[in-house]
Amino acid sequence: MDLFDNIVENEPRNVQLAPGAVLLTGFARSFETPLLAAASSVVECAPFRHLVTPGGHRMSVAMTSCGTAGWVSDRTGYRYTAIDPETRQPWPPMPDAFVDLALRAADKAGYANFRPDACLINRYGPGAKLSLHQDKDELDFNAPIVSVSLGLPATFLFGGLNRNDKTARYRLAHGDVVVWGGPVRLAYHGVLPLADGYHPLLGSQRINLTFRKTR
Ligand code: MD6
Ligand code: FE
Repeated sequence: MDLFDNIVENEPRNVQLAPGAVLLTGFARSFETPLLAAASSVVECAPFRHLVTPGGHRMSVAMTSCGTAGWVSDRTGYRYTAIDPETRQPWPPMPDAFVDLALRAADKAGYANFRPDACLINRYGPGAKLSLHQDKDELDFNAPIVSVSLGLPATFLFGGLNRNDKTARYRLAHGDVVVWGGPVRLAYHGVLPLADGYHPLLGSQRINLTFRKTR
């Protein structure tokens, strides 16, 4: 018997990245249709945009948000707002399909009763990347973050609590969900430049949903 015969390809696995951080492979796959429909309806009301960092760089990842808070960046800094500065309207409400998936994934990872108030939607085209960062603009670090990958696969970097800590690499594919919190809630992480490719549902892009409790 081959050593790998017991690893069935595409079978969902739970991979611990660190104590408090888990990759649930394929967890969102069976929700892809409602999730993508819900994402499209959000984007119709709050279009993707390339934000500018406080340092003046235009981000290669296009972003939008839904929920009672949305994440924005400009020359003055990073923050959550109730109003989308582009549309001057409240961010679209968080779709039920989003809330439901985030709650289930967090629960599976050991974080019961997760109630996100914000979902940041990131769109990566070929070459788009996210430099190493911490998610630290939220007021409540007790709640975990739930991150859903859709479309093209990406290489995710996961480091430690200090910027210079060694990073590990993980491949995040369509339907994969990462949940992290507790001792690694403030871990540095990032995404390497997206390789070009074609995904049957999303074409040459990757969509990432990150759910947070901001307050
Ligand atoms: C991404 N994700 O996967 C970017 N942040 O496109 C994040 O920045 C992230 O995946 C906090 C927790 C999980 C994440
Ligand atoms: Fe992040």
